Amino acid sequence: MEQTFIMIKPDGVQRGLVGEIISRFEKKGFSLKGLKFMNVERTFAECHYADLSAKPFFTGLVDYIISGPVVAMVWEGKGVVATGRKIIGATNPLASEPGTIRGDFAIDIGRNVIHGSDAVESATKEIALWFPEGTVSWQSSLKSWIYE
Ligand code: D4T
Repeated sequence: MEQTFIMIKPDGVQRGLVGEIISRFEKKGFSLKGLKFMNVERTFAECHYADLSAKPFFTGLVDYIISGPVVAMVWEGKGVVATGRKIIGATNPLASEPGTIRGDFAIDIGRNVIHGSDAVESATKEIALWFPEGTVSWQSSLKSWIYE
């Protein structure tokens, strides 16, 4: 089953959105497979955002991610990578539809509350980076009520 990496950024934590965000993924029917509340080191954040290292906003982005604790999660389910991005909304919250997390809770692109993997391959890389110890093996007893 497909997995994605989701991170609630420091602004999401500070603004008390952790429960709301987890609830949206849970209510959709996705399964939580990993969860950590942690501070990240600068070098780790630089590694996570390595693809953006040439961008002018890179230093500000890394400063923001290390400015407070984040919630790192692995969610599992059919199509969870693409659907997770839809639940999150467009990168720039001013373009995010109402009903999405960013559309409902954010305004600035540099304070957009949450990260979600943009493809299955990047999800695999990000899960390996953030959860080198592995994830939790379990199966929801609701599975047959969510999948036909
Ligand atoms: P993340 O990776 O945080 O889920 O964001 P996206 O996948 O939606 O978008 P991204 O990789 O293009 O950008 C990563 C991160 O950088 C911030 N950012 C982005 C910024 O501060 N200024 C900018 O101009 C852009 C494009 C926001 C998300």
